[in-house]
Amino acid sequence: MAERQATRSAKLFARAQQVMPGGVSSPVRAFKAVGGTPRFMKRGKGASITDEDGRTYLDYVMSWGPLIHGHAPKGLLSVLTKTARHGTSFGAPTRLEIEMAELVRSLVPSMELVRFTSSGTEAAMSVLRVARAATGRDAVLKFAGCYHGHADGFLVEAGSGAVTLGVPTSPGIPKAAAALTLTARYNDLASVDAVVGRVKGGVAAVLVEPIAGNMGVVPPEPGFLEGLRALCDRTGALLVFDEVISGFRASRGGAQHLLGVRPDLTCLGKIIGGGLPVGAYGGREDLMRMVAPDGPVYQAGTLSGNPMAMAAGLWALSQLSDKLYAKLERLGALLAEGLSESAHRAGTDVSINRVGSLLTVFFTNQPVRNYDDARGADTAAYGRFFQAMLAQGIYLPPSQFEAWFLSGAHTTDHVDTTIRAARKAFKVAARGGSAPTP
Ligand code: KE4
Repeated sequence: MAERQATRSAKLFARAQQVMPGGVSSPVRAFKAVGGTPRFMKRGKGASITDEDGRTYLDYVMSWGPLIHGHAPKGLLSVLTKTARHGTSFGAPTRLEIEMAELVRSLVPSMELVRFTSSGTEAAMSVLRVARAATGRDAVLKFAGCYHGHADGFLVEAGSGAVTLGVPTSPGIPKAAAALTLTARYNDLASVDAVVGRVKGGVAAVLVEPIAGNMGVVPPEPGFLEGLRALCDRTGALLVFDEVISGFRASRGGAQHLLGVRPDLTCLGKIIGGGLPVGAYGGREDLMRMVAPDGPVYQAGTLSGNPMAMAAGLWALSQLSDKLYAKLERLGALLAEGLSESAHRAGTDVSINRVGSLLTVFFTNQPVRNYDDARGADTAAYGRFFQAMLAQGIYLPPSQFEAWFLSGAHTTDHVDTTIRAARKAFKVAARGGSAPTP
């Protein structure tokens, strides 16, 4: 759709900026990296989403990953309606939390004990607190381009919205906090050895997205995760998998099941809440027993484990099936092949990384295996591509450094429509110049 027809969104955006920084509740939604007016959405159904101007789009953001079953699935709505009748939050233990923790542990056996939070950020910051308490060490190693939420220690060479907006290391982080976060290069074990080797007494944890999604999708190369496991065993550091994106997405048991590497601790988010705010962390029992009130490591949350979120999560996880993952794999492969062929025919250089239903189209003719490679992509070309797809009713992540998400509600017809739209959009991308806002 042309910008001129996004009038209601434009008016709402102007109003929103009067009362909210950037007019949004999370920076990447503001379209800063791709230009134009962010579409204010009013409803979603299945694989589609509709904005305030009544324009419906095929959605590949899917709320940044939680909606593996699509928007507003019937079963979820009835579960939420039923649950809400009995109250939305008690601030007291409920049976639903036990059922949810037992289900998470059955799907992700390395999570011997589980604690629920209300976001992936909370889960990631809490799991690091456990790792630091357990090892008595302060320094933590993360990977450039990976994103673990917005807690102070994580916003060092961070991916996702941080790199999108050009602030991978945010101001406002105390120097002392940033100094405790060391970074290495993804898929480069030598860089890990070099960094960890310089830390007197070793690091508390190696924190990694086992399938990176926040520099765009970058899969681990064979041996990378295994190498991290061995390094942690050798040095007494704890291996922490941030599976907020890959959890229940890469497989029912997440990336750790798909790739066969067992971390000491894991954090989860997105799909686990079925579209409601849920995060979780967990891992080895000896470590998790350190969490209050069993142990001294304090972490808490007013709405942690609330019945509405637990009911949504239980429904979402209970609907995960081999059939769903087979469909997601098939659609993901079809989409990636079709996009690659469309780009080639348009004479546009792209490098497509995909794992199952997660993919990113990088505007570069080089393979993308780490943050430096990703940042070599032509973000202006991506912006033109994004706008040309939006104009044809395809809603992509408004950043080169994010993942596209498929859901069980997507179909082969949706994929065919997307590939047809891409044929035109790749030509627009190839034309050069700044991203047009049609
Ligand atoms: P939340 O606090 O946003 O629930 O989770 C933070 C987080 C932690 N770990 C990983 C691997 C993540 O991808 C995220 C959040 N992902 C971004 C999108 N790449 C959320 C979108 C946004 O910030 O608006």
